[in-house]
Amino acid sequence: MAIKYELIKTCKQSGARLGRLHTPHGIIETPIFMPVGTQATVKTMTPEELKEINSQIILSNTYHLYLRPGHKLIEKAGGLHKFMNWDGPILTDSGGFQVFSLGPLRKISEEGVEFRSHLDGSKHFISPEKAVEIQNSLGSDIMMAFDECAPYPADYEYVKNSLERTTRWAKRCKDAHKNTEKQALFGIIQGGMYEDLRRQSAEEIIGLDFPGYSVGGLSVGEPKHLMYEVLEYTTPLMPKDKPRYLMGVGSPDDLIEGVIRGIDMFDCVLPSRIGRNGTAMTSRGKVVIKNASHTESFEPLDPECDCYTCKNYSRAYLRHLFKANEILGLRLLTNHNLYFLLKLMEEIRQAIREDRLLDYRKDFFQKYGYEL
Ligand code: PRF
Ligand code: ZN
Repeated sequence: MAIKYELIKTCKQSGARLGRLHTPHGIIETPIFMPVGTQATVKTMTPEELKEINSQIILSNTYHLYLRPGHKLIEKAGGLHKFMNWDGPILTDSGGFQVFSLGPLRKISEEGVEFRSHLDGSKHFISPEKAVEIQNSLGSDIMMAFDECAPYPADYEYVKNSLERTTRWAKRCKDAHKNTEKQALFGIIQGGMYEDLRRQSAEEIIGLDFPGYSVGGLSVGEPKHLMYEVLEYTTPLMPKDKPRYLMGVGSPDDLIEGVIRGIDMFDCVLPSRIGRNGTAMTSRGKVVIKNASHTESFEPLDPECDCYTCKNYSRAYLRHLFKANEILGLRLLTNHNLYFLLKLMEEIRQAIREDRLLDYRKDFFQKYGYEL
């Protein structure tokens, strides 16, 4: 077995889980947030900088690396860890979600998905077997099954057919995956916003026996209360002795609400993307650094933050960098936002340790507000 999940305790106040995930590239303390490095780089950050802000695991994407530079090249380089000089754990998404996001550029059949590259329009085909082959070449610690993420809204019949295909594809992924000693393959539960379909998907996917499970098909445009509801009835169906991963979720409020509903792992481009857009997440809510109100502010982004950016630079300086289109601005805000979320996860873990996560949520929201 490539990975082992160790449940350390559950929070007496909230039921949230504190755990440890043992992987071939190190131990991860959960609940955890995974910074996203779509193209074998967490945009603007070196691996040393990622370590400096306590990133325990990063995520990368099968679809993008298959198209460029090609998984065979990465295999020749000695795998993704070596290629990008990151020696910690890596999770790769299967490409399912990215291919489905291509809209008119793709065609789904039982066999797989035919699509045109967003780079040069060339034609490609990814099947469940191909998604596994690519991820085997990349050598990620955790691989994801090839799934179909239904859009929101979607009618019952559509979601039912798509979750049933996702189960058949999950089985094909499992059969194609031979490197189980070094790489763990996670199953993905779909089923949209329908309780009985989530139950059906959970039963089918868990029946295939994966070392970990994710909840897919959420944070696809539905109102937040719906996502929380789906989590409330889905996570109790998931095994207690395996990690649970909520895909594509990363706003501070969703992280806290997700952990309270039994989730252990998250990823999202949100902190890094909005950082490059000049928006910072802070303990008092979001800060849009280009706003004129920061012109003469010689205060840090977040006075409570002890990241490299907040220890060394003022809002006025950061605003200047963004106004002048200087690259350092992107780096400093990305660094702060990722640090902020990773610190939030550490605080969540501490609150679970001390059985006070609901109190922590209350305090956090009082200060933070709900803007993101
Ligand atoms: N499936 C996969 N990747 C994903 C998702 C999914 O449903 C989501 C949904 N938010 C994000 N990333 N394979
Ligand atoms: Zn900071």
